[in-house]
Amino acid sequence: MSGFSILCIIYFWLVYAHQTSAARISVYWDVGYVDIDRAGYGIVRGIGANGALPIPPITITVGDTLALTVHNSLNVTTSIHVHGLFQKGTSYMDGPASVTQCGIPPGDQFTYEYAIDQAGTFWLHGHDHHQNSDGLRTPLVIRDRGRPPIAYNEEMLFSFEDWYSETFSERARITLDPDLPFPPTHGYGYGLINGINGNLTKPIYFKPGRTYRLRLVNMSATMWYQFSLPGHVLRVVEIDGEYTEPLEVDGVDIAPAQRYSVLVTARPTKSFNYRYNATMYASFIPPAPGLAPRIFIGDLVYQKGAPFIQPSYYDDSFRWANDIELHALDQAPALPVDRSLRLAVGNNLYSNRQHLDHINNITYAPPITPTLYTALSMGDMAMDKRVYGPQTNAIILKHNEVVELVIHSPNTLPHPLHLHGHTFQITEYGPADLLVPNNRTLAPVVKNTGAPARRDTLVIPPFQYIKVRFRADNPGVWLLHCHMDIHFVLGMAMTFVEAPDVLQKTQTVPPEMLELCAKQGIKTTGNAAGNQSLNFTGLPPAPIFVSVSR
Ligand SMILES: *[C@@H]1O[C@H](CO)[C@@H](O)[C@H](O)[C@H]1NC(C)=O
Ligand SMILES: *[C@@H]1O[C@H](CO)[C@@H](O)[C@H](O)[C@H]1NC(C)=O
Ligand SMILES: *[C@@H]1O[C@H](CO)[C@@H](O)[C@H](O)[C@H]1NC(C)=O
Ligand SMILES: *[C@@H]1O[C@H](CO)[C@@H](O)[C@H](O)[C@H]1NC(C)=O
Ligand SMILES: *[C@@H]1O[C@H](CO)[C@@H](O)[C@H](O)[C@H]1NC(C)=O
Ligand SMILES: *[C@@H]1O[C@H](CO)[C@@H](O)[C@H](O)[C@H]1NC(C)=O
Ligand SMILES: *[C@@H]1O[C@H](CO)[C@@H](O)[C@H](O)[C@H]1NC(C)=O
Ligand SMILES: CC(=O)N[C@H]1CO[C@H](CO)[C@@H](O)[C@@H]1O
Ligand SMILES: [Cu+2]
Repeated sequence: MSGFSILCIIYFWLVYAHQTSAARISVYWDVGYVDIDRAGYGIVRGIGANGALPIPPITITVGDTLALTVHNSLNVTTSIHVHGLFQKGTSYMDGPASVTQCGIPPGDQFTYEYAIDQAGTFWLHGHDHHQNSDGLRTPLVIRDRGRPPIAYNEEMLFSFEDWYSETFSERARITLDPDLPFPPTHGYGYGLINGINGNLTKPIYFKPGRTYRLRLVNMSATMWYQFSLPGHVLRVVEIDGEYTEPLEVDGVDIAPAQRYSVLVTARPTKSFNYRYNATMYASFIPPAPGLAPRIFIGDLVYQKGAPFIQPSYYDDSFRWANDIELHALDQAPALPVDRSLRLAVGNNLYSNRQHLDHINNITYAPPITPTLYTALSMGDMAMDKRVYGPQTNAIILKHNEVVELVIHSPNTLPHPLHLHGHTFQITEYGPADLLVPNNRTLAPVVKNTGAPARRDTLVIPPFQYIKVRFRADNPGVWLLHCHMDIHFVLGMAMTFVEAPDVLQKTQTVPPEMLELCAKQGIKTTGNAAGNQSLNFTGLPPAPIFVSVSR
């Protein structure tokens, strides 16, 4: 055996041998208010854990169990969602308040148990009262057990966040105030990279010839990020916890809630240093000098003292990663469609003078009894979407059917839509067939002709449709919603109730979760109002449609 092979064996033993036994990792978060100046704006009341912001990222390995104890020191309920985990067999651990659980009451605590069986780049965040927007969010890195299907030497994490001079509830209040202009003109957000002011971001260090996996996580409430590393090719290998065939690009454009892993092979020599570029922007926010886009430049150091070079880069040949061009590493072909559902997102004016968002004309509002508990307790009636109430926008899916969603957007804003419990295959983008202004150039139809990449958060561009597919193989209750938190507040959400018949036979909610409801006087059986039959007395009335807006 050559010395090299022996070294390789020692290397793999060092890196992987310790991973052979599954571990139980316990994390304690005392979720509470943190008064902090994160971006040079002055002190803002954020929401952090154990008295601190940012919340430290969590790293874990496939096969481990993450036990996350959440103590609620806020004065409103809270809950935690692991963005991207399928929660197969444990829909009740998914986290969204009023959907799969009652929020944890103030002063109370609850331990989430996550059996980790997916590798990739994820994040944890609050899913009650949009607390994620105030800082209750952190990356979750899940390592493969054993050798990952892609080769690299080291990894680095970049998390991106937006941060504002007002709390989220203040921004939501302004948005919903019928006496203020809609859409509102909030101040420009500021960018945080790895939890701190993007201007203060630390240098990264490369060694010649080595290959780095950069995990890029967008945890913003509103802002997009573009990431590039002039002088280096990025190879996209993962999106939203799903491996892809490597695709060479110059930059990635990350919408809220999306994740990318890119491999970067360092240059062969250390004669020069470079700079990375994380640009925070939103296509719907007009450029303003010094404010938008916000460009954060950080040092990529090969050797201290070496000269920096800035290749001219951002020209017409620059390649952005485009998810329709990405292919699944496992080569899974496009699923044959059993049922195609048409969805249209939009914004309407209602009789309460509010401009609210909707999907298929229904503005989402949470039920009183969590939708999952309705699905589990209503027997055969759980197959009738009416029991979930008029505003949860429920669609019942049959076990194992392949669903295609064709989602049209006549909006001037892009929407990052997130589906819980699944990733979807991205098969097609094209022009929306409704309310597109005559003077607007129609977007071309583009299809994925190979094995389509899968992801859990997909941007629907203005005046376009997207087609996605997934198999309903995960009995549970799964929200589909816009991950721009203001749009979620405005009602751009709907509920997939997947195979309630199978769910009733296979899943039981832990009693301590039902206790969270009981402590708040919320019924854990019955329809959306906690009643038997179709009487919804107790639910607030749905808003009355006046006219279509954008
Ligand atoms: C970030 O750096 C830019 C350029 O130096 C500067 O204009 C801006 O004020 C800085 N922002 C903060 C919050 O420090
Ligand atoms: C809860 O705390 C927030 C943030 O400090 C505060 O703005 C709000 O008034 C409090 N609400 C109640 C009911 O105490
Ligand atoms: C940073 O990247 C953006 C694209 O995301 C580009 O427009 C800008 O010119 C770059 N800035 C620098 C200083 O390289
Ligand atoms: C994250 O996504 C949000 C919403 O799409 C977007 O506004 C924000 O810029 C993104 N941030 C990053 C770092 O990609
Ligand atoms: C939504 O309402 C519009 C106009 O009020 C109507 O044309 C359209 O068919 C409705 N869509 C659905 C899915 O009900
Ligand atoms: C298209 O028409 C709308 C409304 O008439 C106008 O606001 C918009 O600027 C026009 N866009 C272009 C590209 O001409
Ligand atoms: C629903 O129940 C309430 C309270 O019991 C009752 O007043 C109301 O008439 C019922 N509505 C319908 C449609 O049955
Ligand atoms: C018919 C019926 O049971 N109605 C009840 C439904 O639940 C609300 C409270 O959630 C009660 O006020 C109704 O009386
Ligand atoms: Cu949106």
